Amino acid sequence: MGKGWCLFFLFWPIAAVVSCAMAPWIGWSFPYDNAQAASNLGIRIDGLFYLILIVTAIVFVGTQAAIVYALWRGANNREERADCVHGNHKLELVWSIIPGVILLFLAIYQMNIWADFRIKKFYPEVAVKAPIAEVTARQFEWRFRYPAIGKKLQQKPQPDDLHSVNELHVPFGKPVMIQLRSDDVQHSFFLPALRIKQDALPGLQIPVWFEANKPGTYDLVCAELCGWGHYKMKAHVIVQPEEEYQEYLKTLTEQQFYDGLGKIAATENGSESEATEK
Ligand SMILES: [Cu+2]
Repeated sequence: MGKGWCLFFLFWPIAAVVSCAMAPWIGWSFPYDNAQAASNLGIRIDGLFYLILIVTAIVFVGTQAAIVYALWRGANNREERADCVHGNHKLELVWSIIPGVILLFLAIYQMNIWADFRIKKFYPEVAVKAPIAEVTARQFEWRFRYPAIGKKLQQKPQPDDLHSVNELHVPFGKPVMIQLRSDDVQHSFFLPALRIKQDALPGLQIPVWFEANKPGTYDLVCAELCGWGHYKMKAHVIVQPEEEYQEYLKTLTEQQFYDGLGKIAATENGSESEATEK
């Protein structure tokens, strides 16, 4: 049976490496749907992912090869007894220092990407100055609050704010920032195509910035199990040229402040019809 175990331990690493290598051709792969990230930050995050994948793959293949070698040698020489060794300082130092150096290298190497993604001081200034919308996650939908055209987003909802559900429009060609919050439990704002993921926590308002490098419609999903309807908590982010984005805001304004007869004025106490019967 000795060689049987050897083949058993040889089979799994080969199966793992072959299936990983084949994954992109059969549509299983990460990144999401085989496409390149739709943001420059996402492309940098993918680079980091592949670097870590390569390092872990080398370690995995190396340790598996050592196990197979030891099993094969043992199976071929039944007479030889294994040495019983208690501690080997040199060996322990080597296998502590090498992973330590690799981890330190990864920690330092990813610092800039992490800072650009997470630390507000490094966010693009243009995005921080004018947050595009407040995004509220709630069981089980995404709500968006934009400031009125020409105005800035306020902390408190304003009577002339624009609202939409499960559809966020953003202009293409510039970094944008949203203010993320939760109305109830913990959710997670996940834009797979852009590699953006941020938890939404009750009681906190978290700024998140992103910039799509191509216009399009991207999935926005909740990545935190938030209740029975978690699976259906999905929306779309539509990245469009500035003119189309402005057009969308105009349409939204008309839909919200027109009751079929006339304009509705936004007041502190809600909306008030200005329409007069014809
Ligand atoms: Cu959720």
